[in-house]
Amino acid sequence: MAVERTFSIIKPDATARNLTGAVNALIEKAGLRIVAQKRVRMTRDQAETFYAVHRERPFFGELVEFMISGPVVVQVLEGEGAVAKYREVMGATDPAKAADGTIRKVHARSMGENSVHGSDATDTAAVEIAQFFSANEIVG
Ligand code: FUP
Repeated sequence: MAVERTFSIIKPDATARNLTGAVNALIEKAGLRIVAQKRVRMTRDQAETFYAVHRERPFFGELVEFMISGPVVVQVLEGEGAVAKYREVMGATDPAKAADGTIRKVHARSMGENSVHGSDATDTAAVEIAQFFSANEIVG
């Protein structure tokens, strides 16, 4: 399998509970390498652009408010099949449906406040990474 990069966000519900290290431990235990990472406060524009695909959905406003409600940690993860592997490590969008041991099962509070984001494909990963990182900030 090819070495890929995926984009991750540790969301405000997790940073508020001081869980950055706990989430990173699960990422690294799964064999993914954190090759870029920074803690930022997303602007409304950034959050709306990032979730533009959901703009027409009823939860869009709430999602944007949540994502700008506190600091987030944006990351680039690298490894074999990183996109699918991280989706597996994250668990289902709804923590009640997430498998045991996944980040969302262990840490998430609800479908909205679900602790982490991970790209759903390699092409979206490239777009999402470019929204937050320049090439020289990613060190593999
Ligand atoms: P995921 O790829 O698992 O992060 O899930 P989606 O891209 O489908 O959804 C993005 C975010 O929108 C989720 F993390 C939480 C939020 N969401 C809701 O609040 N309600 C929903 O019904 C679906 C998603």
